[in-house]
Amino acid sequence: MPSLSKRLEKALNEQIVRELESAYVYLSMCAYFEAQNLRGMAHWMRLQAQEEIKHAMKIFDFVNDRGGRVELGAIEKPPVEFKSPLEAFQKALAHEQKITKCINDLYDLADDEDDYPTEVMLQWFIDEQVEEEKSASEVVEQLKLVGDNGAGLLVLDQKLGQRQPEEDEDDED
Ligand code: OFO
Repeated sequence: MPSLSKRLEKALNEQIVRELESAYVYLSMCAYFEAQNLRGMAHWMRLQAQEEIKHAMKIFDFVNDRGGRVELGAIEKPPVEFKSPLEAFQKALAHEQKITKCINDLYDLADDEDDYPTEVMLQWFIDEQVEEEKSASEVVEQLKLVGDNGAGLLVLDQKLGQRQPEEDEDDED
């Protein structure tokens, strides 16, 4: 199998950083929700951050498996304060929309280079981004319905606190 082109290697390295940056963004949102005593939302964000690290490691392992060289870059400081839970989840959704675009661009690049293994690996991310956008946008819509209703916010917080970690694919075999 031909090794990764330098262009693709660089783009995959940039995506590793973006996934780690996503983890950082969600961990910062987790800290915000902890400070607001919205423990369910904090839990949701903590799990999200953990998933992002797994996403980064999936690409990290792939670059190594293909004989590429992983090179990590700097991660930007994430936002710290939010006007409301709604604003935090809206930012999470906007972040995922940005990541979807990056994954699509990466796929286009792999396609240009006829790098089929990278295309197959990225298929997983394309499916995952549908889920990521869906779950963030569901919470945004629910928070809009709740509006200023404190009791409603606590019910939603409890519901989000029940989120379970995703099954680890590596545990399946
Ligand atoms: Fe890695 O899916 Fe979110 O960013």
